[in-house]
Amino acid sequence: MDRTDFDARLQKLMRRQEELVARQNAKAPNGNGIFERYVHPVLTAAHTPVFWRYDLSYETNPFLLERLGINATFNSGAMEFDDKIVLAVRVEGNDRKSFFAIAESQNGIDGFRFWDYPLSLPETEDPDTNVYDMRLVRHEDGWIYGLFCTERKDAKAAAGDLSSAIAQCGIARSRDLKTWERLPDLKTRSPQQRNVVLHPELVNGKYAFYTRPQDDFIQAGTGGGIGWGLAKSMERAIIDEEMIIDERAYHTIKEVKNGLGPAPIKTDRGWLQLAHGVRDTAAGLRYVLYLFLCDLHKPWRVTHQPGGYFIAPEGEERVGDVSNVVFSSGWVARTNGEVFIYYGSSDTRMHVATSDIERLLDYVTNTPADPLRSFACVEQRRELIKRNLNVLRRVNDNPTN
Ligand code: BGC
Ligand code: BMA
Repeated sequence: MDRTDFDARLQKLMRRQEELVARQNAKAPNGNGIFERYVHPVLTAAHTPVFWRYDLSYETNPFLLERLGINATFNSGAMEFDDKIVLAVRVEGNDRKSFFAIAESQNGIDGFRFWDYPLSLPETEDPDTNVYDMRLVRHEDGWIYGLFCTERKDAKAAAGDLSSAIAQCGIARSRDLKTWERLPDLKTRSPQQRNVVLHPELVNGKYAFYTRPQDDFIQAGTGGGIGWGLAKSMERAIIDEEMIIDERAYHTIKEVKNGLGPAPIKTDRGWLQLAHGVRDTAAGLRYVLYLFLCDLHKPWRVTHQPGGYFIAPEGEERVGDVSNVVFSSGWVARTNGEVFIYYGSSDTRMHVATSDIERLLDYVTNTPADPLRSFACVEQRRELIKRNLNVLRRVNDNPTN
């Protein structure tokens, strides 16, 4: 390629990327009333800066080849920061290693732009092989914490088993989202931890964590669901006692695994919680999102849990590197009550859905719980149908226009 072609191709790459970042998003039609989807994902691998992927120098890369490709952008933490919405995005290189990078947007639904550099997250003395799924929490102690999954090869795996790994909860903190201090990993009695989330407030003067103990890297085993535990400090976070607050259950959306999503949103009726539930199918694991409400003064006590899922993969969301997955580790509640729910689809891209506190509280408190048996589900639906037919009859008897 001569210099002129190189320059032209570079211009084109930059322009295409700028167009993508500037693309406006819009609400998708035909929602269910509970939340709105959007027509475009908020982030894809193509949203990462061209200068993260290409060597832009003619001298060292005369063919303008991509050198360090990005495979996916998904499962992001989220928070308000300097009047903007920022995402701590799980970015995955073509080499399958994930890292975190901040992308910010003014309105939370489009225009997400990555900061120039991804986070340089310090390691502990036991280096992580892979880090992913960061939950950002502005804690009442004044720090912004990022809790994430750190994964290392299982040193006890049988010879030839290159897949078994140990997942644990890594902890880092920052004031400006640029400089990060790494703290020791969380210690619990469970051999595996994923989806650990810091509660934003102290509870009885201690740091409170939602956990997800597992016996095995993939299988929950006796790991019963979403757990809860307290630690005296973040500098040496140790949970001695973990109790399960939201159990897995047979033939539900959370039969094989579940885990908390982002940190809960405080409302006057309790702590609003977003979680994922997993079931196994002939086509692999299916991940959906569900909501529940916890007591305002006892955040470990579930007070309401609607039956079934809140968001399940749909359309393009169904397909990707790990198909049939939606996963959320970030949401933002604005002071005007608006809620931005950020979710990754199929380990490939990031989406936003919007709702508001009032609607979500109505949904969690008035949607019936899962009755757990087909017969009881029919009864539940017949009762709704009966009431509705009466409503429709009244409407038909008294047409207003
Ligand atoms: C992947 C995660 C996945 C986990 C369990 C990890 O190696 O990076 O995305 O959740 O395995 O399947
Ligand atoms: C989980 C997660 C997610 C991922 C999902 C499906 O265990 O931690 O990062 O979306 O698996 O691969």
